[in-house]
Amino acid sequence: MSETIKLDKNKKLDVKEILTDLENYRPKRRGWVWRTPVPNYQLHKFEYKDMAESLKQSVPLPSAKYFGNIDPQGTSSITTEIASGRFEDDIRRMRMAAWHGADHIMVIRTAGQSHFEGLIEGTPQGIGGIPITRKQVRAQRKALDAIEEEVGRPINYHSYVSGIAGPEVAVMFAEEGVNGAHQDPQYNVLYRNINMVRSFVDACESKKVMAWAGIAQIDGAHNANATAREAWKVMPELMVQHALNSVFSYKVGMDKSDICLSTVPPTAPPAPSMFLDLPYAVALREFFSEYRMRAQQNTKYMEASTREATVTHVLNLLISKLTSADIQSTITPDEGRNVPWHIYNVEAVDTAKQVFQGLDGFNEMVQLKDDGPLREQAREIKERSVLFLEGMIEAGGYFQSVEDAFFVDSGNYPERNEDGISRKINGGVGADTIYKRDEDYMAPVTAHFGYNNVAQYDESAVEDPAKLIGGSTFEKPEKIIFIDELDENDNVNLRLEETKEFREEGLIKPEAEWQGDGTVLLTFMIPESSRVAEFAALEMGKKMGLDDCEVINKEVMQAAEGTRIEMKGRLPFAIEKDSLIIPEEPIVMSDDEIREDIKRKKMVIVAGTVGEDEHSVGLREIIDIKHGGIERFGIEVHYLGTSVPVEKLVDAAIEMNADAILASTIISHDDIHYKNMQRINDLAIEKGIREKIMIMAGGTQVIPEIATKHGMDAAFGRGTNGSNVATALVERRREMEEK
Ligand code: B12
Repeated sequence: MSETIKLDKNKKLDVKEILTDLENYRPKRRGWVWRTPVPNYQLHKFEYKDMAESLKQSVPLPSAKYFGNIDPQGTSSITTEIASGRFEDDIRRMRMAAWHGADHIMVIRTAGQSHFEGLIEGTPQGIGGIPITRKQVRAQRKALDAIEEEVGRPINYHSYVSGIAGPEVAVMFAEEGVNGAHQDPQYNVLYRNINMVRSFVDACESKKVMAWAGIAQIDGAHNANATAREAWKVMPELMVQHALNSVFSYKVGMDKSDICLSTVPPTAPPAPSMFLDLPYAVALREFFSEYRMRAQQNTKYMEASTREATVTHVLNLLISKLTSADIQSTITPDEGRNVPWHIYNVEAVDTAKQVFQGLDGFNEMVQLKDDGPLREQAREIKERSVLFLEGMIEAGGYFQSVEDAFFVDSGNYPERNEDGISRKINGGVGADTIYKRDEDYMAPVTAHFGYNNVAQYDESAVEDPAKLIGGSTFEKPEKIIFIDELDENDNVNLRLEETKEFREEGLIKPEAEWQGDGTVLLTFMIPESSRVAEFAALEMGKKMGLDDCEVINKEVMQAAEGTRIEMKGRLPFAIEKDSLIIPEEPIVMSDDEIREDIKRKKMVIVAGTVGEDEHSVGLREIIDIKHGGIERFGIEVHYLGTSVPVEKLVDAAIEMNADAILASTIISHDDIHYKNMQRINDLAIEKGIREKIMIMAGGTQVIPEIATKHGMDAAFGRGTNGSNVATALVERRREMEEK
């Protein structure tokens, strides 16, 4: 058995290393792992109520730097859906998502895989997802086994046990350590037109295998609100779909704690979404209190605005918080416009993480009302769903009601809109393929559903049919036949060869989803109407030298005044890493070294926020002893306040015979910050002190490289602290002394 790879946080994941000796790799574990809540978790200066164990290594939110860089993790597992079509690029995306807090990696299948009669092998490229094959699953599980060690939390790997080869896929998933899967025969029937009898028979087998492997199951009910035009009207049906798959799974042998209902708030603004969605969420959790909830976000009405999608996502997260979500799904906010990109996976994971952090302890302060429209509507949804079930029984049962187009009808049952999906009991892909098992039927395998005449060979093997052959692949993974590649023109080895220059030869190109794709996204406002703006943008993209420009989002600011444009294009060139001139990161001296130097020779400074700028917080941060500013090293600071004219600053420096001027300049409109720096420099020259004095500046928008072109000895932007500035002062003074 080959070993788990050790990752180094500063080194890229090496896909070739993952593929090496893959035939001998075995997953570390089976089954889903839930997060572990930590009551009254102390982090930084806070006590959290609803958080789980923190990660060993992670990327916190940008603002975490103001809060001791903490990265609290909510108690719901967080999903990210990954679907670029190239599994080797998805692996790197999984690592990025895991570092931001995802512990449920859901891999979308390539279009059309549901209709494959058996397993696919090798690593062909997919469309809208990846072909799920043993090699690909094993490689991704192997990568995740390494990534979970790196971040310090188990990562659940997930794909789909559906389609015509459902049971074969389930067995392969059990063998390869997959932890979660969609399994719902209704999905096959309604959205893939796979024969319904076959789908339910297959589901028995699949679910039995999944139960053995502890694979958490997610149902497919949410697809009905993604399909129905007026999704909020199919709520009774959604309840019915959940009920059918849940109870069916339970009867096949799954634990209720492994059965997750996939629920989506049905509406989105501008609909009064909370008013409609919250009663539904409550009704569902009351009806199915023994099961788990997987809260998916609404994607039905998403188009191209990532901002709009994010707000809907946040509203959905609020529902999760007010009710419950064992798994919180995240769909990338660009779902409506293209194949998701790395950055949007991470963005969605961060959105979920951020909302749960912000809402920590919320339910200790706020409670859902016990009366009023919430409860009335929840009751009505339940009543309608019971009527739906009764209607099905009256129609002759599940199969007949599917034929009668009960499902995905956009009427609020018992209203019917007669636009449901109808499937024939004897129709669809895989019809007439069900055979009754013969009396002497026997399969010497583990977790097999239904009649199995093992007793005819060995009475003692009835509970363990695999004993007849010394163990099946579940007990003896060495019996698994690993097929590497079948297609010599479509496989990972060729793709890696084509992109080798970006991994091995030091070339850099932007990347949205595939290594070396060169995709960039530009955002800008064009002061023209929507159509003019679009074509102007395309022309500009061409002139910027980008290939394949496409406007992927347009939002009207005002019909005549302007349009917000988001445009993607491809950069046709790469940069050589070795050709870059990257200035050394400034070294920060130790406190002792700085103190020593100030003791050696006193340092006097005048400081102020210049121009008409009233921002003082940043400069105080740099100066004040209380904030760890430069005063703590013994530097003598004369702070002149805010809105200090540059002349006053320079004159004060002369008067006090100061060693340095520190200017803060926060406002940057019309480059006023650089203009003021230049004026300080010019005045100091005019007054004959420039040779003797150090001049440094700082502010939110200050770029040090530009500031030095405006006469500064050094300059500082966001995130600077007293030690950075003191180091620069000491270093510069030494340089001047040497001169
Ligand atoms: Co104001 N404000 N503000 N503001 N304000 C912001 C700075 C911002 C970015 C908000 C925005 O975009 N709308 C804009 C500036 C835009 C721009 O020019 N790019 C802005 C504006 C426009 C204004 C107003 C002009 C609005 C108006 O009324 N028209 C007025 C200012 C009026 C005036 O100056 N005459 C205004 C008013 C205010 C109040 C509410 C008064 C407070 C200021 C209170 C005060 O300082 N006493 C205010 C604040 C707090 C902010 C805000 C929210 C935070 C700034 C802050 O304190 N950050 C920002 C938005 C934002 O940045 N989130 C807007 C925290 C400190 C620690 O960070 O300033 O970046 P920092 O400082 C760090 C570094 O830059 C560096 O080190 C610091 C520590 O790491 N640094 C250094 C800073 N100075 C120096 C100096 C030296 C020598 C060195 C070495 C380093």
